[in-house]
Amino acid sequence: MAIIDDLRESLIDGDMGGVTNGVNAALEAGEKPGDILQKGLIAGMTEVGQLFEDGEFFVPEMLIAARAMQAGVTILKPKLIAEDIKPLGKVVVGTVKGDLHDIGKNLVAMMLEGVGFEVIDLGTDVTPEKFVEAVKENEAEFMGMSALLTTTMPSMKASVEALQEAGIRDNVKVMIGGAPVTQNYADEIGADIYAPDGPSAARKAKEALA
Ligand code: B1M
Repeated sequence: MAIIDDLRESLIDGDMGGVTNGVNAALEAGEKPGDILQKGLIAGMTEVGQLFEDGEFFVPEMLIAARAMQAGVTILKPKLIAEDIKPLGKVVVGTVKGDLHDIGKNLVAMMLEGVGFEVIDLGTDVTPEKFVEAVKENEAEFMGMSALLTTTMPSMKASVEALQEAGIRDNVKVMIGGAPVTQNYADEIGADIYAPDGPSAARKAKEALA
């Protein structure tokens, strides 16, 4: 167990070498990949999220921890597939049409992965049609849209309408965020979840499953 505790601490410290060494050491010691993920990486990332929400961590610490987490997940992924560990759910994410800002969206995607979701990242400049297609194709439980420009926010509304037109609005929970986006805007366009940052996006998505 000490190995997994050390792994969790390395992740919180954003120590990528410590995380990759820790994951390898835990595997060599015979720990189950699912336990390494849950009790090491996911527990560490949940704590990072909490530290951010408490104002003790800022975006750089979160990004560094998220990158360290990804390095650990890359080692574990083939083993998790072999163990048939199911994700919490699938989230299609993207930055909306006309918008190329992706730093925040990437951070949100990493936090969602960090708490156990499978993320299908469509990248930037994603049209409403592309969102709808990806939700259908992947049977996703969540659709997450990011916008950093006031001029691209209307594409969020258009994407919600496209879900409605495709007859799949009720199959998926829509989450939105980005610097100019507010809870009021989410209410106005009929989105299910507004999250101001990555950790709250991960927490709210998990809560929405309950
Ligand atoms: Co641009 N840009 N930019 N930009 N850019 C802003 C957004 C701007 C506020 C700068 C300013 O004028 N002060 C302004 C927008 C003004 C407005 O609309 N009100 C602006 C502009 C105008 C532009 C251009 C139009 C400039 C030009 O060409 N004239 C142009 C547009 C290009 C386009 O998209 N079509 C442009 C271009 C760029 C760069 C390419 C140079 C670069 C983007 C690089 C990249 O992303 N790969 C860039 C950058 C870096 C910024 C600033 C400086 C930083 C954005 C950022 O990454 N923040 C930004 C000014 C600023 O914010 N200080 C600015 C850090 C990131 C971690 O935060 O993205 O807010 P953020 O994400 C947070 C939350 O918002 C939330 O969680 C994240 C993590 O905590 N969140 C979600 C985000 N998505 C979420 C989704 C969720 C939930 C939460 O659920 C799904």
